[in-house]
Amino acid sequence: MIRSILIHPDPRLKKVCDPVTEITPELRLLADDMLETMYDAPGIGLAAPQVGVMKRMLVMDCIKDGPPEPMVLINPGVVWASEDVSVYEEGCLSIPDQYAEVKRPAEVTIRWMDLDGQDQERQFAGIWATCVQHEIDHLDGKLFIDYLGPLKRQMITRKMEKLKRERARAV
Ligand code: K1U
Ligand code: ZN
Repeated sequence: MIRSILIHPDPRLKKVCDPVTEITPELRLLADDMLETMYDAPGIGLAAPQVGVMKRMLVMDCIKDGPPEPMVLINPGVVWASEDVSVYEEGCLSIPDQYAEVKRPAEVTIRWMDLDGQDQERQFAGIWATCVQHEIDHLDGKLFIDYLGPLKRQMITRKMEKLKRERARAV
């Protein structure tokens, strides 16, 4: 099922999410729905709070061409980050049609639990590293616009408020 994606500003996008304590059928359904919602958008990542669920889970698939590589990460954490940084023009499904350059560690090692309850650890580079850091930020109530200066952030926020007013009028 495709779930609706919250648009900034929304207080739920500013909250720190709760750790997942149990893998339940509801959590598996949420992971399926999040992947479906991400592919439909389309996007390369999606975090649970973006669909209004305040749990530490994210999905991503940064494959452009070739067979899909869907990933579900539960309670992800950064265990190592490179000193090398990379700059990527980021977007966000909760901030439609707005893009800005964000500087982040170029490579990160992430530890997480998979849907079978198994611990996993992997090093990510390139767009995968950017995406996983962007999604973990969502779990901590942080958006890519929080890396921008106050004027740029305010300009984007005002545009989103206008978009939300227009969408509310259209229904
Ligand atoms: O978290 C999100 O809102 C999803 C976001 C992830 C992301 C994008 C760029 C850099 C870091 C993280 C998106 O997927 S925005 C859409 C997007 O980037 C995209 C959509 C289709 C094809 C390729 C990219
Ligand atoms: Zn985002």
